[in-house]
Amino acid sequence: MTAITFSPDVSGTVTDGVLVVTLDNPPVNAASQTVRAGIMAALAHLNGNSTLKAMVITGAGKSFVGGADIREFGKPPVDPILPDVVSAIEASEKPVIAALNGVALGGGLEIALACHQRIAAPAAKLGLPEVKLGLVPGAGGTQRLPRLTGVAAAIEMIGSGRAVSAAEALRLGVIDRIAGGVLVEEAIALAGEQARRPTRRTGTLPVRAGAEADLEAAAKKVLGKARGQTAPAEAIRLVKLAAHATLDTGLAEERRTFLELKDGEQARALRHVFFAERASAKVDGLEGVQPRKLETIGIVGMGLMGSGIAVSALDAGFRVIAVEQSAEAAEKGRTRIEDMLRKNLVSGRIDQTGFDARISRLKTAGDKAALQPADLVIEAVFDDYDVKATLFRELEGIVRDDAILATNTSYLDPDRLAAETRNPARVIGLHFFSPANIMRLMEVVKGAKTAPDVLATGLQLAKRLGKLPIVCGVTEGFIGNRIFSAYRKEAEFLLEDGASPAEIDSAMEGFGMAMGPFAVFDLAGLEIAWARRKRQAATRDPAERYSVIADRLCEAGRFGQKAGRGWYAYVDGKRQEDPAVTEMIAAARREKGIVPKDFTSGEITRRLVSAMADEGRKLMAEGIASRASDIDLVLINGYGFPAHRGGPMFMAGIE
Ligand code: T1G
Repeated sequence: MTAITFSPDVSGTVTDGVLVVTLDNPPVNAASQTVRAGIMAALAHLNGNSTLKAMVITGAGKSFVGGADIREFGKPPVDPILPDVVSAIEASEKPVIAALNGVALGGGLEIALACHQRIAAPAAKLGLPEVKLGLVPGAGGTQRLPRLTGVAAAIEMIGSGRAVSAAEALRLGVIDRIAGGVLVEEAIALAGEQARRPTRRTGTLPVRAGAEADLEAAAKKVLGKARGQTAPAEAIRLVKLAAHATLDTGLAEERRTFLELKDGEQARALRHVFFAERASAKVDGLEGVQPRKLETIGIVGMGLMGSGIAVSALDAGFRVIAVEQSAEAAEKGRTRIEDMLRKNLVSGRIDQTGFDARISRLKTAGDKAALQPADLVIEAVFDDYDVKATLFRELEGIVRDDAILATNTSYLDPDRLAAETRNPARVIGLHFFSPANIMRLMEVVKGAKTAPDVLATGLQLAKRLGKLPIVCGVTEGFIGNRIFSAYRKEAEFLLEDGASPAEIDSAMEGFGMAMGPFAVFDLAGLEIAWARRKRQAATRDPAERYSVIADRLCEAGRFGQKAGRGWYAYVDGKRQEDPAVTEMIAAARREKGIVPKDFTSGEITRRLVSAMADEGRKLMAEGIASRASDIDLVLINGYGFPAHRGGPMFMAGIE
């Protein structure tokens, strides 16, 4: 069968009078200029050739089309622009069928929506994730999707940016069929059927507005999660517009909105985060390094962290051996893990088969000897050096020589722990963020002697757990806690200079942080940082500015929310400003002769974000973080820094 070349990544073949066009632009078939030009050439060929009766568009590889080419966004648009390609598909005299072989996202789904029928492979995923990039769909998605699904469902899908399975897409009306056999063959047959019928053009379908209550409920749910982001609200406005404007009016308003958002700060920031996540997976020195086999994960300690890690590993399909110091403690730990799994069963996140499979892969014991078969052991015991050092020495006598030993410590030195073992090359830090079965972020700490294949194995484990691994060097607090410590110090200096805890918290929450710093410190408890400051006191540089206010709180037993008092007073669980703290702050100012000044929210956020960026610069200069964007990802995924701001390094213009 001779192939017709329409562009470097678009080719066609003819079967039974149907032109089958394949898009082949690895790795995800992004709708680049040559893909768009190729589709236009194929349409011209279809409608200019009387022997052809219809066309099928499909993708090579695992994507149909992974979206518009995000790399083009920072540059001027190049013809043919996607909206014109999409309109040309819909206007085609002869029917065009989308054969969705894999992901159809963003512009990819918009291409499919303009086709006259859509048939998907069972494993296909479809979505309009533009809001995750600070955008709205820019090639007809907000106007065509509601014509197939109704307004409320379109608001939910576009406003959340979530992808749906082929089955859900069929239920919603996004696609017409799911292939039972060979997708392209069924698409060709469908094309033949369509050639004998009037062409159904999505853009001409009426919009089912649906019940106002459903529409508002969908909008409320989307806006509830959009904290500070512009795009979701704009997406809702455009979908609602589709219900009472002509297609052309709707498309024009959508395009205007898309172009406005594309060059805005939030879209720039979210594009930075998108590419940062992909860059973080590229670690120098690991090219060609093979990770070790990983099937059985050992966990020491089944407290909150250990049980969270166990659930995360069981969810990812690993066998798990979790141990405690006694049979009784192991039983309690097992119960905690089973309760977490049962909660996921009740919520529908897993089904009974999934629950049973996880339980069948879980082994718990009150004796560390049970860890012998483990390929990698993670310790999640009390963050005390002697406890962990003793444990590592014991583990060396239990596990195989090629098993990896991982510490989950937040603050201790993995190099010191590694030195306790006969083979420090097999020691790595895997710093999970609690709750470990929910939080995506994992700091993968490369010790001075960590072997490359051990590091590669740690990265692979993180990916299989569905985590976002960020490689870092050894320093107290690694990347996240070290920056958070700098953030805390600067917040306390701001108190001395004239701001109040409530003003600072309000400013940072208005900036987009999930919680203000003082509320976070009270929630986490003040005693851990206090213990660390006391440990560091002897070596602290006397010339360095130091605030005693937090120490005074702890000396007064004000350890935070759990103690009922910290930076705030907690009455019936409600946080409120405490005059006693106001007085402590005033006294600290008097002792330093500081005349308090007023701060605007903008001054507060600029000063605190700069403090984070300054510490980030130091981490890069020390070689602890290998790129600025990794630091942004840690703050966004571990500390609630708003993704639509890009991160402290992005805001400081540090690439
Ligand atoms: N454009 C350009 N490059 C892309 C890309 C895209 N849309 N998607 C992925 N890549 C690159 C990525 O940077 C990486 O590059 C490689 O492909 C593999 O990516 C007009 C305006 C499709 C589910 O938001 O969700 O359409 O690091 O590691 O895990 O309305 O990529 O190898 O050099 O993620 O198999 C909307 C974004 C765009 C989808 C595949 N589309 N992509 O996941 O591979 S806006 C999206 C993804 C839009 C229209 C609007 C995922 C994937 P490198 P990967 P993966």
